[in-house]
Amino acid sequence: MTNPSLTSEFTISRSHKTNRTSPAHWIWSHTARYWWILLIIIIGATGNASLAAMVPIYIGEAFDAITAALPQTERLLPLTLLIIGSQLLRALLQLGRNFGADLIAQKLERNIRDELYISLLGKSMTFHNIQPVGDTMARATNDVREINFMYSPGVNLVVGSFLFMVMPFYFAPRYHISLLLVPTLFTITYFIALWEYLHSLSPVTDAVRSAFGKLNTRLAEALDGIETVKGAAQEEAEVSFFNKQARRVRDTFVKQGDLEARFVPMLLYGLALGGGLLHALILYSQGEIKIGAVIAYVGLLEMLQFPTFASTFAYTQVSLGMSSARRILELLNSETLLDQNADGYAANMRGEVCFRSTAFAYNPGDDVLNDISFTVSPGQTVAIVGQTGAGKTSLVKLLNRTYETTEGEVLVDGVNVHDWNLASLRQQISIIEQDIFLFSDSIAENIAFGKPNASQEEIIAAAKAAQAHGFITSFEEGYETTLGERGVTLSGGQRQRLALARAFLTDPRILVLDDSTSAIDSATEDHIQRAIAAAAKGRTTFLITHRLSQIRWADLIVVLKNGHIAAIGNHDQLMKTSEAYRRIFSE
Ligand code: M5T
Ligand code: MG
Repeated sequence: MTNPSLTSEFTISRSHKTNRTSPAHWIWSHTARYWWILLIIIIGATGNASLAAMVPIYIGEAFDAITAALPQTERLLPLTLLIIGSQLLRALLQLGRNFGADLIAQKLERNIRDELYISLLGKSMTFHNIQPVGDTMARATNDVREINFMYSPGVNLVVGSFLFMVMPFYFAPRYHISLLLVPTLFTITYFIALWEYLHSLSPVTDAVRSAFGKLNTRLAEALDGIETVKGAAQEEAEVSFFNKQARRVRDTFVKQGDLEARFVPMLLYGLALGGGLLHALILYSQGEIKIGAVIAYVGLLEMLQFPTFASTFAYTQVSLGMSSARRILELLNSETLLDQNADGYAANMRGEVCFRSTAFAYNPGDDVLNDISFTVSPGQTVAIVGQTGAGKTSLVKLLNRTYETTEGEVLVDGVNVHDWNLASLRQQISIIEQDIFLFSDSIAENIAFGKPNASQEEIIAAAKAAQAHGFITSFEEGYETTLGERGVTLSGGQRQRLALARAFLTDPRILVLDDSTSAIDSATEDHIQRAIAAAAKGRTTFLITHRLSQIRWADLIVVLKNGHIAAIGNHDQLMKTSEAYRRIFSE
């Protein structure tokens, strides 16, 4: 039954479940399964930082060796070799760190994309009608990518540079305990500044991601409606509209850059270096430490440059990643009113349909259909007629729960469609839409869409039954002809027959043909007529059509007017009783 807390109507099971309570939890539930990669990153980063600290330490020792009262030049060679050796090892560990970060970033990108795609496929039509395609595309592509960047370079640099910051604490006390002073002051102010920075950054990175989504929405709509744009000669207006959105994206980026530029730690680093040198020199003049210690200490403080320098863009990257995670999670968690009802009624359909005081509204309170009641016996053909906007398309979409009734019920074989197993219901009802959608694929693959394992013979038989074989074989590549996006290379009538071939192949118990707006020449008309008659045989068929010849031989004719039934019966009855029906025929 209807369950408002569900997030998809179809679920495909995956062994790994993620925690979708918050962006941080969610990212972590994706990350934690790769704990071994995290371990590589941490070992690599720790090794890299401590070996980087070896350089100033050995240089300090070398200084002491040559400035001693009796210069010990023989110590220089071993120290040099130590530096070279430690840096070679460091390169190896650094490789591990970078490799680990990139590996986990790619794995996460793949898994998140997978999770999002499955979730999008499972969402109801109500969700897809409301959610703009361009924005969904932006989330599914760029936002997922941002999570990749969040790990590599983002987290990689955050972890790496954090360990650089730890090193002065570890090594400075070996020269003099008071040398901890400067690193301590630096670290405290650094984290305060970082906290402030992240707080002011997060709304800005949210704005960056959302402006980008809006830009994409507009782009997708302009391309989708390109024919309309060109037809109305609105190219220029579209360009200026697009520019406006692009400017908005730019402005948010500038704001982000502005924040980055004001990041304080750069200044802090300069102060730390100067202050540290002064402190060490004072200790030296008091005879507390040797000159080599001064050099080593300043070298250790120089390690703070990495966290200072990396932090601006590393944390921006993490912040952008979290904003993206929020947006992806929003899609994953958005609710849908339908559920697949896996334990529902599943059986071979006979094809009896019964509407019982059914009402339906796209928006609550604004009824599009009202008080619809009629029954169709298995195998009958029903013609649904009525003016444009009367609710014909909406009516048939209640059959397979593309939309949910708001009042009353729709029964198939005496079972409420809510109580059917959704997959079983939809597999046995085939709706050929008003606006036939073809994939950019071969003709054969388009026909076999509902039955991917169909053999070539089956496909050809279906095409023949749908009167499509003739025009398909007239193409040079026959069934292997690739259709352009949305099948633009086919005429309306050809598409319709392709869609009929699809229906023949899946052999549904209930066939719905929404044909109300297509205008077709009479030669094609004849083909289609025959194809439809063949398709209607042996199954319950709903025809939404303006073709009088088809309406005439229907077993039942439903005349819709403003969402309610104005008249119902067969042709002879309606000619006698219904003024509205007679008017259709006199037009
Ligand atoms: C019936 C409204 C539409 C019309 C009424 C698809 C859709 C329609 N409507 C919405 O409010 N939201 C929607 O998403 O519903 O529309 P229909 O069922 O599509 O009418 P039809 O099939 O009889 O018309 P046509 O032109 O296909 O012959 O008021 O505004
Ligand atoms: Mg319609």
